[in-house]
Amino acid sequence: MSEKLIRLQCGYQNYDWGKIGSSSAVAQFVKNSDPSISIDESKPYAELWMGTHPSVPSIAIDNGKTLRELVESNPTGLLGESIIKKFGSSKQIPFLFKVLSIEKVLSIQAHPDKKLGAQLHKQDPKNYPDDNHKPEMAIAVTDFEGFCGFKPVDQIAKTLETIPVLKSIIGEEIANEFVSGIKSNATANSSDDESNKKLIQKVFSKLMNTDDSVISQKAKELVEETEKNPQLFKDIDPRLPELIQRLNKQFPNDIGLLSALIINYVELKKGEGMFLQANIPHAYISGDIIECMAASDNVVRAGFTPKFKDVKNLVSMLTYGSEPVEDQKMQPSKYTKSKGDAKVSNIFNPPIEEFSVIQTEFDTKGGSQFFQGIDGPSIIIATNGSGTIEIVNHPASKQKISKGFVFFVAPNTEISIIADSGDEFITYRAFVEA
Ligand code: 9C2
Ligand code: ZN
Repeated sequence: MSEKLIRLQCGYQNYDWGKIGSSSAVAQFVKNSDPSISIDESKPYAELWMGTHPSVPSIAIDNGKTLRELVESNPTGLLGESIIKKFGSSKQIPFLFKVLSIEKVLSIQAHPDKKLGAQLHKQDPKNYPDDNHKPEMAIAVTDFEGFCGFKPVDQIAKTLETIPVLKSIIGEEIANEFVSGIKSNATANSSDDESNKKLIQKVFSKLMNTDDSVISQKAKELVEETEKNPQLFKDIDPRLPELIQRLNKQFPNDIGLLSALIINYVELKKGEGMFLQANIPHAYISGDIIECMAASDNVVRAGFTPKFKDVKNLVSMLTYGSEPVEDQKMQPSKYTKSKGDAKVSNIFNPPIEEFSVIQTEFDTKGGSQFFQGIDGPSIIIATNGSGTIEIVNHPASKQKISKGFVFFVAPNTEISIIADSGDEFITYRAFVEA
Protein backbone atom coordinates (compact mmCIF):
# COMPACT_ATOMS: atom_id res chain seq x y z
CA MET A 1 0.00 0.00 0.00
CA SER A 2 1.19 3.45 -0.78
CA GLU A 3 0.98 5.65 2.31
CA LYS A 4 0.00 8.48 -0.04
CA LEU A 5 -2.98 6.91 -1.78
CA ILE A 6 -4.97 4.78 0.65
CA ARG A 7 -8.08 2.90 -0.38
CA LEU A 8 -10.75 3.03 2.35
CA GLN A 9 -13.79 0.99 3.27
CA CYS A 10 -16.17 3.38 5.00
CA GLY A 11 -18.78 2.84 7.66
CA TYR A 12 -22.42 3.90 7.50
CA GLN A 13 -25.42 4.88 9.63
CA ASN A 14 -28.82 3.19 9.39
CA TYR A 15 -30.87 6.25 10.49
CA ASP A 16 -34.65 5.82 9.99
CA TRP A 17 -34.91 8.32 7.16
CA GLY A 18 -32.47 6.54 4.80
CA LYS A 19 -33.46 4.86 1.55
CA ILE A 20 -34.19 1.18 2.05
CA GLY A 21 -31.79 -1.65 1.13
CA SER A 22 -30.22 -1.61 -2.33
CA SER A 23 -32.31 1.37 -3.43
CA SER A 24 -29.97 3.50 -1.29
CA ALA A 25 -26.88 5.01 -2.92
CA VAL A 26 -25.12 4.45 0.41
CA ALA A 27 -25.86 0.69 0.26
CA GLN A 28 -24.87 0.54 -3.43
CA PHE A 29 -21.58 2.31 -2.75
CA VAL A 30 -20.70 0.14 0.25
CA LYS A 31 -21.53 -3.08 -1.62
CA ASN A 32 -19.74 -2.10 -4.81
CA SER A 33 -16.66 -1.26 -2.81
CA ASP A 34 -16.80 -4.51 -0.80
CA PRO A 35 -18.96 -7.22 -2.44
CA SER A 36 -18.65 -9.41 0.67
CA ILE A 37 -20.95 -7.00 2.55
CA SER A 38 -24.56 -8.16 2.48
CA ILE A 39 -27.24 -5.52 2.24
CA ASP A 40 -30.32 -6.01 4.44
CA GLU A 41 -33.23 -5.17 2.13
CA SER A 42 -35.45 -4.26 5.08
CA LYS A 43 -33.08 -1.69 6.58
CA PRO A 44 -32.51 2.01 5.82
CA TYR A 45 -29.00 2.99 4.66
CA ALA A 46 -28.81 6.71 5.42
CA GLU A 47 -25.25 8.03 5.66
CA LEU A 48 -21.80 6.91 4.50
CA TRP A 49 -19.06 8.54 6.64
CA MET A 50 -15.63 9.22 5.15
CA GLY A 51 -12.97 10.57 7.49
CA THR A 52 -11.53 10.24 10.98
CA HIS A 53 -14.62 10.90 13.14
CA PRO A 54 -14.49 8.29 15.93
CA SER A 55 -18.20 7.31 15.73
CA VAL A 56 -17.97 5.64 12.32
CA PRO A 57 -14.46 4.63 11.28
CA SER A 58 -13.09 4.52 7.74
CA ILE A 59 -10.70 1.57 7.41
CA ALA A 60 -7.63 1.21 5.18
CA ILE A 61 -8.42 -1.90 3.14
CA ASP A 62 -4.78 -2.99 2.83
CA ASN A 63 -3.93 -3.18 6.53
CA GLY A 64 -7.24 -3.01 8.44
CA LYS A 65 -6.17 0.07 10.41
CA THR A 66 -8.56 2.96 10.82
CA LEU A 67 -7.73 6.16 8.99
CA ARG A 68 -7.84 7.79 12.44
CA GLU A 69 -5.04 5.51 13.67
CA LEU A 70 -2.99 6.09 10.53
CA VAL A 71 -3.32 9.86 10.84
CA GLU A 72 -2.52 9.74 14.55
CA SER A 73 0.66 7.78 13.91
CA ASN A 74 1.82 10.00 11.02
CA PRO A 75 0.20 13.45 11.31
CA THR A 76 2.98 15.23 9.43
CA GLY A 77 2.79 12.86 6.47
CA LEU A 78 -1.00 12.56 6.27
CA LEU A 79 -2.18 16.03 7.33
CA GLY A 80 0.87 18.20 6.61
CA GLU A 81 2.59 20.76 8.83
CA SER A 82 0.40 23.68 7.78
CA ILE A 83 -2.84 21.87 8.67
CA ILE A 84 -1.48 20.75 12.04
CA LYS A 85 -0.41 24.31 12.75
CA LYS A 86 -3.73 25.80 11.71
CA PHE A 87 -6.17 23.32 13.25
CA GLY A 88 -4.25 22.59 16.41
CA SER A 89 -3.81 19.61 18.58
CA SER A 90 -6.58 17.18 17.58
CA LYS A 91 -4.36 15.74 14.79
CA GLN A 92 -7.37 14.62 12.82
CA ILE A 93 -8.84 15.55 9.45
CA PRO A 94 -10.73 18.83 10.01
CA PHE A 95 -13.67 17.80 7.79
CA LEU A 96 -16.13 14.92 7.66
CA PHE A 97 -17.25 13.85 4.18
CA LYS A 98 -20.53 11.94 3.68
CA VAL A 99 -23.02 10.52 1.20
CA LEU A 100 -26.67 10.84 2.28
CA SER A 101 -29.47 8.81 0.70
CA ILE A 102 -32.80 10.30 1.76
CA GLU A 103 -36.16 8.54 1.64
CA LYS A 104 -37.94 10.44 4.43
CA VAL A 105 -37.46 13.98 5.69
CA LEU A 106 -34.59 14.55 8.15
CA SER A 107 -35.22 16.40 11.38
CA ILE A 108 -35.83 20.16 11.37
CA GLN A 109 -32.40 21.06 12.67
CA ALA A 110 -29.57 23.53 12.99
CA HIS A 111 -25.90 23.14 13.85
CA PRO A 112 -24.06 25.22 16.44
CA ASP A 113 -21.23 27.69 15.90
CA LYS A 114 -17.88 26.98 17.64
CA LYS A 115 -18.79 28.64 20.92
CA LEU A 116 -22.18 26.99 21.25
CA GLY A 117 -20.78 23.63 20.04
CA ALA A 118 -18.25 23.67 22.90
CA GLN A 119 -20.90 24.75 25.42
CA LEU A 120 -23.45 22.10 24.38
CA HIS A 121 -20.80 19.39 24.42
CA LYS A 122 -19.75 20.34 27.93
CA GLN A 123 -23.33 20.38 29.24
CA ASP A 124 -24.64 17.31 27.42
CA PRO A 125 -21.92 15.17 25.78
CA LYS A 126 -24.36 12.33 25.10
CA ASN A 127 -26.51 14.42 22.76
CA TYR A 128 -23.74 16.73 21.58
CA PRO A 129 -20.75 14.42 20.98
CA ASP A 130 -18.28 17.00 19.63
CA ASP A 131 -16.58 20.10 20.91
CA ASN A 132 -16.94 21.75 17.50
CA HIS A 133 -19.15 23.64 15.06
CA LYS A 134 -20.68 21.95 12.00
CA PRO A 135 -21.08 24.23 9.02
CA GLU A 136 -22.08 22.01 6.11
CA MET A 137 -22.44 21.89 2.34
CA ALA A 138 -24.65 19.64 0.22
CA ILE A 139 -24.19 18.79 -3.46
CA ALA A 140 -26.96 16.89 -5.24
CA VAL A 141 -25.97 13.52 -6.72
CA THR A 142 -29.59 13.01 -7.84
CA ASP A 143 -32.29 15.71 -7.86
CA PHE A 144 -32.76 16.89 -4.28
CA GLU A 145 -35.30 18.81 -2.21
CA GLY A 146 -34.93 20.31 1.23
CA PHE A 147 -35.89 23.12 3.59
CA CYS A 148 -33.29 25.76 4.23
CA GLY A 149 -33.36 29.13 6.03
CA PHE A 150 -36.32 31.37 6.80
CA LYS A 151 -38.33 32.75 3.89
CA PRO A 152 -38.03 36.46 3.07
CA VAL A 153 -40.13 38.46 5.55
CA ASP A 154 -42.75 39.60 3.03
CA GLN A 155 -43.39 35.94 2.12
CA ILE A 156 -43.81 35.02 5.79
CA ALA A 157 -46.22 37.95 6.21
CA LYS A 158 -48.24 36.80 3.23
CA THR A 159 -48.36 33.26 4.63
CA LEU A 160 -49.57 34.54 8.01
CA GLU A 161 -52.31 36.52 6.29
CA THR A 162 -53.35 33.70 3.95
CA ILE A 163 -53.21 30.54 6.07
CA PRO A 164 -55.68 30.83 8.97
CA VAL A 165 -54.30 27.77 10.77
CA LEU A 166 -50.88 29.37 11.09
CA LYS A 167 -52.33 32.68 12.25
CA SER A 168 -54.45 30.91 14.86
CA ILE A 169 -51.30 29.41 16.43
CA ILE A 170 -49.23 32.57 16.30
CA GLY A 171 -52.14 34.67 17.56
CA GLU A 172 -53.63 37.95 16.22
CA GLU A 173 -51.30 40.13 18.24
CA ILE A 174 -47.93 38.70 17.13
CA ALA A 175 -49.21 38.15 13.58
CA ASN A 176 -50.31 41.80 13.29
CA GLU A 177 -47.09 43.04 14.86
CA PHE A 178 -45.17 40.99 12.28
CA VAL A 179 -47.19 42.10 9.25
CA SER A 180 -47.10 45.78 10.15
CA GLY A 181 -43.55 45.77 11.55
CA ILE A 182 -41.45 44.06 8.88
CA LYS A 183 -39.24 46.06 6.53
CA SER A 184 -38.86 44.43 3.13
CA ASN A 185 -35.50 44.82 1.38
CA ALA A 186 -33.65 45.66 4.60
CA THR A 187 -29.89 45.66 4.04
CA ALA A 188 -27.92 43.03 5.96
CA ASN A 189 -27.06 44.01 9.54
CA SER A 190 -28.99 47.31 9.35
CA SER A 191 -31.35 48.19 12.21
CA ASP A 192 -34.29 47.24 9.95
CA ASP A 193 -32.67 43.83 9.41
CA GLU A 194 -32.22 43.39 13.16
CA SER A 195 -35.84 44.23 13.83
CA ASN A 196 -36.96 41.79 11.08
CA LYS A 197 -34.94 39.08 12.81
CA LYS A 198 -36.60 39.80 16.16
CA LEU A 199 -40.02 39.52 14.52
CA ILE A 200 -39.17 36.18 12.88
CA GLN A 201 -37.90 34.91 16.23
CA LYS A 202 -41.19 35.87 17.89
CA VAL A 203 -43.20 33.95 15.30
CA PHE A 204 -40.94 30.89 15.30
CA SER A 205 -40.65 30.80 19.07
CA LYS A 206 -44.42 31.01 19.49
CA LEU A 207 -44.88 28.14 17.04
CA MET A 208 -42.22 25.96 18.65
CA ASN A 209 -43.44 26.58 22.19
CA THR A 210 -47.10 25.83 21.52
CA ASP A 211 -48.49 22.78 23.35
CA ASP A 212 -48.06 19.46 21.57
CA SER A 213 -51.79 18.74 21.65
CA VAL A 214 -52.61 22.06 19.99
CA ILE A 215 -49.87 21.52 17.41
CA SER A 216 -51.14 18.10 16.36
CA GLN A 217 -54.70 19.43 16.03
CA LYS A 218 -53.54 22.42 13.98
CA ALA A 219 -51.23 20.30 11.84
CA LYS A 220 -54.20 18.04 11.11
CA GLU A 221 -56.27 21.07 10.11
CA LEU A 222 -53.43 22.26 7.86
CA VAL A 223 -53.33 18.91 6.05
CA GLU A 224 -57.13 18.98 5.62
CA GLU A 225 -56.86 22.47 4.19
CA THR A 226 -54.27 21.30 1.61
CA GLU A 227 -56.70 18.57 0.53
CA LYS A 228 -59.92 20.59 0.49
CA ASN A 229 -58.56 23.94 -0.57
CA PRO A 230 -55.19 23.65 -2.36
CA GLN A 231 -55.98 26.95 -4.12
CA LEU A 232 -55.30 28.70 -0.83
CA PHE A 233 -51.58 28.00 -1.28
CA LYS A 234 -51.48 29.14 -4.91
CA ASP A 235 -49.87 32.53 -4.29
CA ILE A 236 -47.56 31.35 -1.51
CA ASP A 237 -46.12 28.23 -3.09
CA PRO A 238 -48.30 25.94 -5.22
CA ARG A 239 -45.99 23.01 -4.41
CA LEU A 240 -46.89 23.13 -0.72
CA PRO A 241 -50.16 21.09 -0.68
CA GLU A 242 -48.53 18.01 -2.23
CA LEU A 243 -45.42 18.43 -0.11
CA ILE A 244 -47.32 18.82 3.18
CA GLN A 245 -49.46 15.76 2.39
CA ARG A 246 -46.36 13.73 1.57
CA LEU A 247 -44.56 14.76 4.77
CA ASN A 248 -47.70 14.09 6.80
CA LYS A 249 -47.54 10.44 5.69
CA GLN A 250 -44.00 10.30 7.08
CA PHE A 251 -44.64 12.23 10.32
CA PRO A 252 -48.41 12.54 10.88
CA ASN A 253 -49.55 15.82 12.47
CA ASP A 254 -45.95 16.84 13.23
CA ILE A 255 -44.88 20.36 14.13
CA GLY A 256 -42.54 20.21 11.11
CA LEU A 257 -45.57 20.53 8.80
CA LEU A 258 -46.26 23.98 10.26
CA SER A 259 -42.61 25.07 10.21
CA ALA A 260 -42.61 24.22 6.50
CA LEU A 261 -44.80 27.27 5.98
CA ILE A 262 -42.10 29.73 7.01
CA ILE A 263 -38.89 28.00 5.89
CA ASN A 264 -37.65 28.07 2.28
CA TYR A 265 -38.33 25.03 0.13
CA VAL A 266 -35.22 24.42 -2.03
CA GLU A 267 -34.78 22.18 -5.06
CA LEU A 268 -31.29 21.31 -6.33
CA LYS A 269 -30.72 19.74 -9.72
CA LYS A 270 -28.09 17.02 -9.97
CA GLY A 271 -24.67 18.67 -9.54
CA GLU A 272 -25.95 21.84 -7.78
CA GLY A 273 -24.89 22.70 -4.23
CA MET A 274 -25.85 24.76 -1.21
CA PHE A 275 -24.00 25.88 1.90
CA LEU A 276 -25.42 26.03 5.40
CA GLN A 277 -23.72 28.25 7.92
CA ALA A 278 -24.10 27.63 11.65
CA ASN A 279 -27.50 28.39 13.18
CA ILE A 280 -29.59 28.14 10.00
CA PRO A 281 -32.70 25.93 10.24
CA HIS A 282 -32.91 23.18 7.65
CA ALA A 283 -34.28 19.71 6.89
CA TYR A 284 -33.45 17.63 3.87
CA ILE A 285 -36.47 16.00 2.20
CA SER A 286 -35.39 13.66 -0.60
CA GLY A 287 -32.56 12.70 -2.94
CA ASP A 288 -28.97 11.48 -2.77
CA ILE A 289 -26.31 14.01 -1.87
CA ILE A 290 -22.65 14.49 -1.13
CA GLU A 291 -22.31 16.32 2.16
CA CYS A 292 -19.20 17.89 3.64
CA MET A 293 -18.94 19.45 7.08
CA ALA A 294 -16.51 20.43 9.79
CA ALA A 295 -15.66 17.25 11.73
CA SER A 296 -18.63 17.18 14.09
CA ASP A 297 -21.93 15.44 14.72
CA ASN A 298 -23.63 18.20 16.72
CA VAL A 299 -27.29 18.51 15.68
CA VAL A 300 -30.00 20.51 17.49
CA ARG A 301 -33.41 19.13 16.48
CA ALA A 302 -37.01 20.27 16.81
CA GLY A 303 -39.37 18.29 14.58
CA PHE A 304 -39.78 15.46 12.06
CA THR A 305 -37.69 13.12 14.22
CA PRO A 306 -37.79 10.22 16.66
CA LYS A 307 -34.42 11.48 18.01
CA PHE A 308 -33.73 13.83 20.92
CA LYS A 309 -35.35 17.26 20.48
CA ASP A 310 -33.98 20.44 22.01
CA VAL A 311 -36.46 23.20 21.19
CA LYS A 312 -35.09 25.63 23.77
CA ASN A 313 -31.59 25.63 22.31
CA LEU A 314 -32.87 25.63 18.73
CA VAL A 315 -35.02 28.71 19.27
CA SER A 316 -32.25 30.59 21.06
CA MET A 317 -29.38 29.67 18.69
CA LEU A 318 -30.87 30.59 15.30
CA THR A 319 -29.67 33.77 13.62
CA TYR A 320 -33.12 34.47 12.09
CA GLY A 321 -31.78 35.89 8.86
CA SER A 322 -34.20 35.50 5.94
CA GLU A 323 -33.13 35.07 2.36
CA PRO A 324 -34.60 34.01 -0.96
CA VAL A 325 -33.88 30.43 -2.01
CA GLU A 326 -31.47 31.47 -4.75
CA ASP A 327 -29.15 33.02 -2.14
CA GLN A 328 -28.80 29.68 -0.36
CA LYS A 329 -27.42 28.01 -3.48
CA MET A 330 -23.68 27.97 -4.19
CA GLN A 331 -22.03 28.99 -7.41
CA PRO A 332 -19.12 26.64 -8.12
CA SER A 333 -16.12 27.99 -10.02
CA LYS A 334 -13.69 26.30 -12.39
CA TYR A 335 -11.03 24.30 -10.53
CA THR A 336 -7.80 25.50 -12.11
CA LYS A 337 -5.33 23.11 -10.46
CA SER A 338 -6.50 20.22 -12.58
CA LYS A 339 -6.35 19.66 -16.34
CA GLY A 340 -7.32 17.04 -18.88
CA ASP A 341 -10.37 15.59 -20.58
CA ALA A 342 -13.01 16.01 -17.84
CA LYS A 343 -16.08 17.90 -19.08
CA VAL A 344 -16.64 19.36 -15.59
CA SER A 345 -13.83 20.35 -13.21
CA ASN A 346 -15.37 22.62 -10.57
CA ILE A 347 -14.73 23.67 -7.02
CA PHE A 348 -17.35 24.43 -4.37
CA ASN A 349 -15.54 26.71 -1.97
CA PRO A 350 -17.67 27.75 1.01
CA PRO A 351 -16.65 30.68 3.25
CA ILE A 352 -15.20 28.51 6.03
CA GLU A 353 -11.74 27.07 6.69
CA GLU A 354 -12.32 23.34 7.07
CA PHE A 355 -13.16 22.15 3.54
CA SER A 356 -13.80 22.66 -0.16
CA VAL A 357 -15.07 20.07 -2.63
CA ILE A 358 -13.87 19.40 -6.19
CA GLN A 359 -16.41 18.00 -8.64
CA THR A 360 -15.02 16.14 -11.68
CA GLU A 361 -17.18 14.66 -14.45
CA PHE A 362 -16.23 12.88 -17.66
CA ASP A 363 -18.56 12.22 -20.57
CA THR A 364 -19.12 8.70 -21.90
CA LYS A 365 -15.91 8.81 -23.99
CA GLY A 366 -13.78 8.70 -20.80
CA GLY A 367 -10.28 10.25 -20.74
CA SER A 368 -7.77 11.32 -18.13
CA GLN A 369 -7.44 14.20 -15.69
CA PHE A 370 -4.37 15.40 -13.81
CA PHE A 371 -4.57 17.01 -10.33
CA GLN A 372 -1.77 19.10 -8.83
CA GLY A 373 -0.80 18.25 -5.27
CA ILE A 374 -2.95 19.82 -2.54
CA ASP A 375 -1.22 21.13 0.60
CA GLY A 376 -3.48 19.19 2.96
CA PRO A 377 -5.40 15.90 3.27
CA SER A 378 -8.16 14.96 0.84
CA ILE A 379 -10.72 12.19 0.33
CA ILE A 380 -12.13 11.23 -3.05
CA ILE A 381 -15.22 9.15 -3.86
CA ALA A 382 -16.54 8.00 -7.24
CA THR A 383 -20.32 8.35 -7.47
CA ASN A 384 -20.77 6.96 -10.99
CA GLY A 385 -18.83 5.05 -13.65
CA SER A 386 -15.37 3.53 -13.32
CA GLY A 387 -11.69 4.06 -14.09
CA THR A 388 -8.29 4.03 -12.42
CA ILE A 389 -6.46 6.34 -10.04
CA GLU A 390 -2.70 6.68 -9.61
CA ILE A 391 0.07 8.83 -8.18
CA VAL A 392 1.78 10.62 -11.06
CA ASN A 393 5.05 8.87 -12.07
CA HIS A 394 4.32 5.91 -9.76
CA PRO A 395 2.71 3.30 -12.02
CA ALA A 396 2.77 0.76 -9.18
CA SER A 397 0.28 2.92 -7.27
CA LYS A 398 -2.41 2.46 -9.96
CA GLN A 399 -5.71 1.08 -8.61
CA LYS A 400 -9.23 0.57 -9.87
CA ILE A 401 -11.79 3.20 -8.83
CA SER A 402 -15.49 2.79 -9.48
CA LYS A 403 -18.85 3.81 -8.00
CA GLY A 404 -18.55 3.82 -4.20
CA PHE A 405 -14.74 3.43 -4.06
CA VAL A 406 -13.12 5.86 -1.61
CA PHE A 407 -9.45 6.95 -1.42
CA PHE A 408 -7.50 9.09 1.00
CA VAL A 409 -4.84 11.20 -0.74
CA ALA A 410 -1.92 12.50 1.33
CA PRO A 411 -0.79 16.16 1.08
CA ASN A 412 1.25 17.31 -1.91
CA THR A 413 0.55 14.18 -3.95
CA GLU A 414 -0.04 14.66 -7.68
CA ILE A 415 -2.64 12.21 -8.96
CA SER A 416 -4.25 11.24 -12.25
CA ILE A 417 -7.67 9.76 -12.77
CA ILE A 418 -8.31 7.80 -15.94
CA ALA A 419 -12.00 7.33 -16.75
CA ASP A 420 -13.25 4.27 -18.64
CA SER A 421 -15.54 4.92 -21.57
CA GLY A 422 -19.15 3.90 -20.95
CA ASP A 423 -21.03 5.30 -17.97
CA GLU A 424 -20.21 8.93 -17.16
CA PHE A 425 -17.43 8.85 -14.58
CA ILE A 426 -18.05 11.26 -11.68
CA THR A 427 -15.93 11.93 -8.59
CA TYR A 428 -16.11 14.28 -5.61
CA ARG A 429 -13.02 15.16 -3.63
CA ALA A 430 -13.10 16.97 -0.29
CA PHE A 431 -9.92 18.72 0.83
CA VAL A 432 -8.52 21.29 3.20
CA GLU A 433 -5.60 23.67 2.71
CA ALA A 434 -4.29 26.15 5.25
O1 9C2 B 1 -26.14 13.52 10.26
C1 9C2 B 1 -28.05 14.93 10.48
C2 9C2 B 1 -28.94 13.80 10.13
O2 9C2 B 1 -28.09 15.07 11.85
N1 9C2 B 1 -27.70 17.00 7.55
O3 9C2 B 1 -30.28 14.10 10.48
O4 9C2 B 1 -30.83 12.04 11.72
O5 9C2 B 1 -30.28 14.09 12.93
O6 9C2 B 1 -32.38 13.96 11.66
P1 9C2 B 1 -30.98 13.51 11.79
C3 9C2 B 1 -26.60 14.80 10.08
C4 9C2 B 1 -26.31 15.32 8.68
O7 9C2 B 1 -24.93 15.36 8.47
C5 9C2 B 1 -26.85 16.72 8.53
O8 9C2 B 1 -26.53 17.58 9.28
N2 9C2 B 1 -28.21 18.23 7.37
ZN1 ZN C 1 -27.68 19.46 8.94
